[in-house]
Order: sequence, then C-alpha cells, then structure tokens
Amino acid sequence: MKIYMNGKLVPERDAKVSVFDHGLLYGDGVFEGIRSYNGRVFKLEEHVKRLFDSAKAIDLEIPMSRKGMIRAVVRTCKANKTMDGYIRLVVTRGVGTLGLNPYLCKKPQVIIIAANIQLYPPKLYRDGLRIVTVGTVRNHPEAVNPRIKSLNYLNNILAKIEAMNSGCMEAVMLNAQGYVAEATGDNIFVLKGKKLITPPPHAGALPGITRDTVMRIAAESGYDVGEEMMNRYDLYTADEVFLTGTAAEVIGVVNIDKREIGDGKPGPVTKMLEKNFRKFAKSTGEPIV
Ligand code: PXG
Repeated sequence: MKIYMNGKLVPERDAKVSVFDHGLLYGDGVFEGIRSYNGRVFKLEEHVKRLFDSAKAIDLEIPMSRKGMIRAVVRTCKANKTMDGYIRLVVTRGVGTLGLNPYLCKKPQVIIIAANIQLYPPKLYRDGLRIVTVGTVRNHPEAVNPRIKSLNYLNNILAKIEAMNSGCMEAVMLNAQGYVAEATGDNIFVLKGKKLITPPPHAGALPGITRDTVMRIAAESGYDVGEEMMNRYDLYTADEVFLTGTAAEVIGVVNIDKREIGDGKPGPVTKMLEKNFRKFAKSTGEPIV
C-alpha cells in the first residue's frame, strides 16, 4: 500500500509520524472518512469542505488548497487502485514540544490512506441493530464541538465501550441536557408516520454527509424531513429508527434499551432509503482516473 504523506506517495513501511507529533500526544488534529464506489470518490468535495471547516475551528492551517486536497485524494486512490474502498484523510498539528502549545508545531502533517472497507455483514442489515443509550454524554459544544471531526474521539470511544460491554455494537449518545445527539460513529433518524426527524447539529451531532444525502432522498420521496430535538421517549415510540454514516450507509435499528422498535424488524422506509442511498452512491462521485 502507498500512503500519501505531505505531497509524496510512500510505501506503508515508511509512512511514519514522530512521537512528538501533537496528533499523537494530544489528539490535536482533524480527519475524514470517505468511501469510493465503482472507481468514484463519493461526496469528495463535501468531505474536504468539512475537513477544512474542522481545521479552521481548531485554528489549524492546512498547508494546501481544497482543490489540491481533492487532487491528492484522487492521486492516492489511483496509486492504490482503490475503486471500492475506504479513504482516511488525517491532518495533524505536526511535530512540537512535549508542551501543549500548538503554535510551536510548525508543519501540519497531511496523511491520506486509501484502504479496503470492512463492511458490516449483510445479516445486520436484514435483522437490524440492537443498541443502548449510554451514560457518557456527547461533548458539550463549548468544549470540543461535536461538529469538529477531531482526532480526539475518546468521547465516542468511551460510549462505544459502554455499548460493547452491554452486548451491543452501537450506542445512542445523549447531550448534557438529555437530548439525543447521535451514535458513536453514525447519525440517528426517527420515523413517525410520514415524518422523518434527526437531531440538529446543536444537539451534539456531526453534520454527517450520509445524513445530508438521506435527508434529500427522503424529501424527494415525499417524506416530511426535518431536524428536531428529541429524547429517549421519541426513540422508544418511533415507527422506525435507523443510523447513517459513511461506513454503515443506512442501517435499521430494531431495539433500543430493550424496547422493540416498530415490529422488531427494519421498517419499509429504512429499507427504501438503504436501497436508494446505495443506488445513488454507486452512480455519482469524483472519478479516479
Ligand atoms: N457522527 C460521528 C461522530 C461520526 O464520526 C458520522 C456521524 C457520520 O458522518 P458521515 O459524514 O460519515 O455520514 C461520523 C462519521 C468508522 C468510522 O470507521 C466512522 C466515522 C468516523 C470514524 C470512523 O466506522 N463516522
């Protein structure tokens, strides 16, 4: 595998970062996870925009333009023949001292990995996920804003640990006020009748790119789609619940905190959105040429 590091494609064994990199020492950096389908990078411009917005929010200047970043991703996919894969973009603060001061880090590290994708087994899509709400609340927006896709994922990892220790693969995270925010690496949607709702970013959700696409597909299919604050009651009494994310795409949730959702199987709207999202993802994107 060839890894993109600061303008060069290097063999995997040479793709190394310093132990003084603040990405490692402090989780000081930002990232993106992107998919390629059929030789095209899905929503590349949107992912690159979110990466630059995350960097801006932490006062990290990415040493290249957005256009340059798009070209670098395509070049890395091409070098690795990543036609259906998972692309990880990472920008760290770079090498500094052992102290916190980010302004002593003079050179941000830009890393692009084009790898294979580890998909959830098809059975999980057929049967749906069982999930739980956990005690770890989503980061307060004035601490590390959940809209920043930062390298510090401990908040989400702590929630994931709680879910796994309860025998579930995903967790529903609430914000400090008790409103539903999102899952550890996915956004959450609730269907009630013809109304499809998802928590707004200010509830503590990452503005997911899959989320955006699914909202558009659902609106075009005649559903009343919106962002609303919701609590656990809304989850327990929903007709359907599903999660969205780059890795998971659209996946049904059939059980939350032991309450069966709907009839305990992924619902028809979830299935329709799962199918139409895949169809759309496979038919668009930045060509890898
Ligand atoms: N919320 C959080 C906290 C995320 O990290 C999403 C929602 C979904 O956003 P997109 O834009 O992907 O629709 C994410 C992103 C993985 C993995 O390998 C997934 C994410 C992040 C890091 C790793 O499963 N999801």
